Amino acid sequence: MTADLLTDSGTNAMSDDQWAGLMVGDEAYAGSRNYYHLEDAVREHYGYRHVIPTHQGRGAEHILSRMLISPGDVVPGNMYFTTTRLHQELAGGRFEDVIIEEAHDPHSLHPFKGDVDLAKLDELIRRVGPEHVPYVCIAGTVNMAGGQPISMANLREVREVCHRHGVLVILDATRAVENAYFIKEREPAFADWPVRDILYEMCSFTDGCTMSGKKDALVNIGGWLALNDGDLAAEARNLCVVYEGLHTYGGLAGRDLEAMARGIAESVDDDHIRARVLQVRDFGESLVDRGVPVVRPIGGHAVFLDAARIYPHIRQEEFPAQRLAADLFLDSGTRSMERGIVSAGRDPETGEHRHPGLELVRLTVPRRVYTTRQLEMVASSVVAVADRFEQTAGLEMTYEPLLPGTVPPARGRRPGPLSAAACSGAAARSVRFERRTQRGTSGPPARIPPAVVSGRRRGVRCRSMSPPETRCFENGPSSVSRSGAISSGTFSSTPSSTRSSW
Ligand code: P70
Repeated sequence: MTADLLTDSGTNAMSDDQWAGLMVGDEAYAGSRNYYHLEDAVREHYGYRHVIPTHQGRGAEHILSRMLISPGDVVPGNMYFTTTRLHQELAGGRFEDVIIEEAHDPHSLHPFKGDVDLAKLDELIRRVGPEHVPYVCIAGTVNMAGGQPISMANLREVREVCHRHGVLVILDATRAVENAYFIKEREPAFADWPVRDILYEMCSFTDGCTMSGKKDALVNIGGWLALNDGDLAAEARNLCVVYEGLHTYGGLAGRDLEAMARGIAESVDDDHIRARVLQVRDFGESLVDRGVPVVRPIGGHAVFLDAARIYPHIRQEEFPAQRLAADLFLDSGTRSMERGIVSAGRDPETGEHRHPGLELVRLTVPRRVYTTRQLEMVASSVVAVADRFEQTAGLEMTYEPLLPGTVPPARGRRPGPLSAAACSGAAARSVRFERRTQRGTSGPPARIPPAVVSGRRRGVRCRSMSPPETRCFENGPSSVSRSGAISSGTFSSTPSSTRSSW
C-alpha cells in the first residue's frame, strides 16, 4: 500500500513525549496514577466533572446508550455516525437526523454544515414527547457530512432548546478540537480565542461526551465517556466494570491512559491544530483546482470525493463509491473508505438498503504522518482514475454478513463461500463485490461529468505503479493491467474493507 487513507483513527503518530509516557505506565489494577492524569486532562480541556475511560469511542457509546435509551426512544442528532447509531438501535432506540439541509448538499459552501435545524429539533421533541428523547447527540465535526463543523452559536441554541424540554445534550467529541479550530476561523467573536478555550466553551453547552481518543487525542487506542451528573456517572462506572474493565482503566493499560492524557494537551495547541486542518484543506483544494468534485468546504479530517458525480453512470445500487475506492487502490495503492450506500447499511426492519443522499469516498488524513508530496501523489491518482470514468462499471454485492438484529434483505444478496467467512475474521467482515459487465449496467454514460472535465489541467498523471495483489473469488482469475483496469472476472474488496455499520 502506498498511502493508507482509510482512516485517521488510531493511525496518528505519537510524539516523543507520548512515547515517553508509555514508560511511566502504572499498571496497578485499581487507581493507576495514569487514570488521574487522564481525568485531570479531560477536566482541564473539556471541563466535564466525571471521566470514565473506555477502550475506544464505541465503548463509551455502548455504555451511554445502554444506560439512557429505552425501547421506543428517539435520539436526535446532527447526522448519524455508524457505531453511534448502531448502539442506539441495539438499545431499542431510533436515531433521527436534525442537521440542516445544507449538510446533504456537497456543493453548499455553508461555513457550518454541522449545524442543527433548531425548528426541526424542537418539533421532533414536541412530537415524540421529551420523555422519549433521552438525549440529543451532537457531533463536532460531523464525520459523515464530510468533517463539517457546528458553530458555537448553534450549539448554544441547541442547549437552550434541549434544556427547555429537560433533555440532555451529549457531544460526540471525537473531533471537537478540529471543530474548535473552524469556530476560530469562521465565527468572528472567537477569532482571538485560543483553540483550547473554544473547546472548553463548546463543552460547557453540553452535559457530557463520548470520545474516541484515536482521533483528536493522538493515540493509537483509547476513549472515554464524560458526564457532569454524579448519579449518571456512578451508573456508567458500574456498566464500565461489566463491559470494559474497572472504571479506572476501562479496557486500557495504564500506559495507554498516560499517552492519551499527554495527547489531549498536545491536541489543543494552536499551531498543531492549524497545521493539521490546513494540510487537509490544501490536499482538498488541489483536487478542486483540477476539477475533481469533492465535498466543500473541505472538512477537518478528510477529503470526501463525490463518487456520484465522478461516476454518474453508475446507479447507487451498483456502489459507485465502493467502485471508486477499489479503482484508487488499483491505480496507486491508495486505500480509502467508502462512505455511501454500503456504509449507510440496511434498514434493520426491512433489510433493504438505506439510500444516503451522499455517495462519497473518504480520503482520510492521519495526523502527523504524511508529507504534502505524498498527498500530491494521491491527488494525481484521483485525477487519473476520474479521467478514466468511461471505462468503469458498477459492482454487485455477492456476499455480506448479517449484523445482529438485522433482517436479511428480500433478494439481491447471495451468501459467499462459508469457508471464507469461517476461516478468517477479516474475511468474515469483508464485503465481496462482483464487477458488473458493461452490458449489465445502464450502458455508457449519457454525459461527461462536467466537474471532472472542466478546468482540469490535462496531462497530470501519477506514476504507474505495480498493481496491488488482488484476490479472486468464484469465477476464476481476474487480470489487472498496469493501468489498473480489470479485464475479467470478479474481485473482492481488501480484507480491511469492512461491512457497512462498522
Ligand atoms: C473513522 C473511525 C470512529 C468514530 C467517529 C465518530 C464521529 C465515534 C467513532 C467511534 C473508525 C470507524 C468506525 C466505524 C466505521 C468506520 C470507521 N470513526 N464517533 O474512521 O470511535 O472507532 O474509537 O470506536 O468518527 O471515522 P471508535
